[in-house]
Amino acid sequence: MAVNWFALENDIKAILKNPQWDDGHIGPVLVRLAWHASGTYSKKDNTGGSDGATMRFNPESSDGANAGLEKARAMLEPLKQKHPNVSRADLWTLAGVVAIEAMQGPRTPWYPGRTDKEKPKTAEIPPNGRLPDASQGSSHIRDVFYRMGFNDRDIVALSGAHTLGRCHTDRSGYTGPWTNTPTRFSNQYFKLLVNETWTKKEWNGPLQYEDSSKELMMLPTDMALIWDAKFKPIVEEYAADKELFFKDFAAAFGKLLELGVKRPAAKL
Ligand code: DDH
Repeated sequence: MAVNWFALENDIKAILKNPQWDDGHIGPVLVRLAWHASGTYSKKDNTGGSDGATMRFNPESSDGANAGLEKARAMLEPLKQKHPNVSRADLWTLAGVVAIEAMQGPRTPWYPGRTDKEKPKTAEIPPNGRLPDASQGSSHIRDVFYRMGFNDRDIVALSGAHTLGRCHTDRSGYTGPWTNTPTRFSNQYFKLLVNETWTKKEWNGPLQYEDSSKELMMLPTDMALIWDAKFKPIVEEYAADKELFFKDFAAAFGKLLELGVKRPAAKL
């Protein structure tokens, strides 16, 4: 039986606001789930990506980069039970798309057709270490995103997702939100990168940067976007033009969610 996509999208929208969760909204962690499910892709051997929903299995489930995402997967599980014909791989990626739109962001092109692996062979589960390490610089960022098939412009656009959500000491070791509006999708992240003075945070945790109010944060990989001569002008473009950022983000996020999906290529 076919999935009622309209009803499913409405059911996703209905669970987004959640007073028990960070900032009263689960949208940011759902976006991170869609991204981490997809960002394991390697174009060299066409492995990884969202198809298969392999994040349910080791070693991907216990990759340190995915800490906390078990909660996001669990929050979507009742929708899988209510819409049994949707694959988890489609559900996780669609939830990210619906969340961004509900948080006033653009609509990302998204196509169904992913299937779930039930007993994946080890070779079908992406190894740990394919997702970016926040303590590193621009050459690492390029290694990771070029492996997925992205260019510098895509990298900067995708990084703008950090306008949403926050870091948690019990997940990544980092702490705090990037913006004062972590549940509203905007180009605020780029504006802050360009306009704020960022200094090293004095604390016992990993190196991160704070703004003059000490309430907002940047990871070393976020700072790399303004320290790198090729990334910086793109950051400035997006800081100045929200519509351009929305257009480029939707295209790059749509491409991310398609990586490694094994069905006739979707028209993007
Ligand atoms: Fe990210 N991200 N991300 N990120 N990310 C974290 C949180 C969120 C990196 C590291 C971290 C993208 C790129 C990078 C979101 C979306 C996206 C956290 C904090 C770390 C660390 C996790 C925690 O403690 O809970 C690094 C490094 C990169 C990089 O590019 C080099 C991209 C491309 C996206 C995307 O969606 C397209 C979102 C949303 C969050 C907030 C999650 C939450 O729970 O809130």
